[in-house]
Order: sequence, then structure tokens, then C-alpha cells
Amino acid sequence: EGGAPASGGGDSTITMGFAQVGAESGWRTANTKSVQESAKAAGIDLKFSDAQQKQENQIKAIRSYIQQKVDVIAFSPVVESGWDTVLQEAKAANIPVILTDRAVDSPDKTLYKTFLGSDFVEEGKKAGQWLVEQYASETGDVNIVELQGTTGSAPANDRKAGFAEVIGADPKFKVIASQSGDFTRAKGKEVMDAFLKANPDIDVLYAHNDDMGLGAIEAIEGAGKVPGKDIKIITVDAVKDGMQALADGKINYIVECSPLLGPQLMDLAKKVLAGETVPDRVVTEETTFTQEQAKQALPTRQY
Ligand code: GYE
Repeated sequence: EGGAPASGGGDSTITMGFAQVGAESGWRTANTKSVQESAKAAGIDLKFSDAQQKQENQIKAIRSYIQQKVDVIAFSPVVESGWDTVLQEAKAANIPVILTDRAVDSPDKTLYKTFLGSDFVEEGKKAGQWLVEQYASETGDVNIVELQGTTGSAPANDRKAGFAEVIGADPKFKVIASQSGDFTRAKGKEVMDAFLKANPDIDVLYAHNDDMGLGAIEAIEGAGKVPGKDIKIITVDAVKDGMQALADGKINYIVECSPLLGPQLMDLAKKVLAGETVPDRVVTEETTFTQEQAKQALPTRQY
């Protein structure tokens, strides 16, 4: 396999430095596995780091990849802002960068070659559309609580915005509380506990990922309420545990977000290094699941 520039250290094997967000959720675990397996399958030498959801750790990892003169850097930026300096350093070192999963807000689009991942605004809209349809004949207020993803992250910003846009068309939909649960089960439970104590009358929970929804289910059951019935639950991701809870009737609707980005990422890296032009945006294809659809999909679900 050709394509690696001479700076790669002699032979033609491509070396990729991958700076992962962390291991905060089932989605992330599946994403890491996909990246590692497809690097292996593509014959790409992968250097992998886990930033434990901290931007400073990711910046450190990227700087070390620059120092090691890897051929290509790929990363999933934990938050959207604050990347310009380190991306300029990679550019100055002639190392192409590919964004995967999450976006950066840098106005200079020459700082990276392409961005592969989901359309998170669209995911938020799908969540909102389901709600609007479910409550079409409802005339009273619909009280919603929202568990946001990691503060400042693209999926948290965009899933909130897409949802708000759709439900905003009807004033009966009231978001009575909205707080970050950092995309983890533990935080999802903790924040939902607080929501339940402060608000006796919650109709709907919108959680920006399955894991926070699953943590919230524990809080709801702990408060003596029935998840999926007393409180309707919408989440995003569709990882196994989420799909199981959906099939069991504890979640009502899941918007899919695919973590299986590895094969496309390796393909894009090879093309970039071979000097081929790649689209500056590659959007992941995904669907949505009702409880019935989850029952059907579960047996063959890959993650
Ligand atoms: O939805 C969540 C994970 O960036 C799309 O990060 C990803 C999100 C995913 O922690 O579960």
C-alpha cells in the first residue's frame, strides 16, 4: 500500500495518531472498537490515546503525534472550541488532520481535510418530531426535562438545538429543566434524581444519549415511577443496552447515531495520503427505532 509521505519514517505503512474522547458511553466503546479493528484490517499502524473527556489531554496527545511525525492525525474533539492553535501546529508540520464524530468551530476550514460523522442537529429534530406526533392530540402542557451531553460538545449543542427548533413550534411543549449529565450513566442518574425532586410533574425525558437515559431510568424507578409510562423517554445512539430498554418498554423512542466510523475513516485517511480529493463533509446514515422496531433489530445488532 502506497501513499504515506517520506516523513512517515521510511517504509510505506501508514501511521495514524487517533485522539479519542474517552470511554464515557456504550457508543464510545463501540466507536473505539470500530477504529481499532478497521485500522488493523486496513494495515494502518494505529497510535491510540484516551483523553478521559478532557480537552487538555487531547491537545497533549495531538502534540505528541506531531512530535512522533505520524502520517495522519484523526480525532473526535471533546468540545467544539479552542482547537485553532494545535491544528495550526499540525498544519505547519504537514500532517493532515481528519475530524471524526464531532466537529470543531474553527472558521479556518483548511485546518482539517474532512469531517466524518453524524448530523447531530438532524438527530435532535428527529427526537422532537416523534414527540410532536405522540402528543398531537394533547391540549395541556407537556413538561419535558432534558439531559444534555458534555457541555460545549457538538452533539450536546446540536441535539439541543434541533430538538428545541421542532418543539418550539408549539408552546404546549415546555422544557422545565435542562442540565448536563456528561454523557455518562452515573451523571444521568444523579441529575435525574435532582430533576425528580424539584419537579413533581415530569411527562417526558429527552436524554442526549442512551447511557444517560439508562441512568435516569434507575432514578425514575427509585422514585417509584414507571419509566416509559409515567415518564416517556427519548434517547439518542441505539447501542445494545439502550435498544434492550426500548424493547422492554422502558424507553419509548431512540434516534440512531452510528459509532461504526472506522472503515470510512481508514478509507479517507488512505485517500488523503494518496493526494486524492475527499469531500469536506461525510455524513453518517442513520435511522430511528420504536419499541417494536427495537425488538426486531436487537438479535442482529452489532453493538
Ligand atoms: O452520542 C455519546 C457519546 O459524540 C456522537 O458521544 C458522540 C456521542 C454519543 O458519549 O454517547
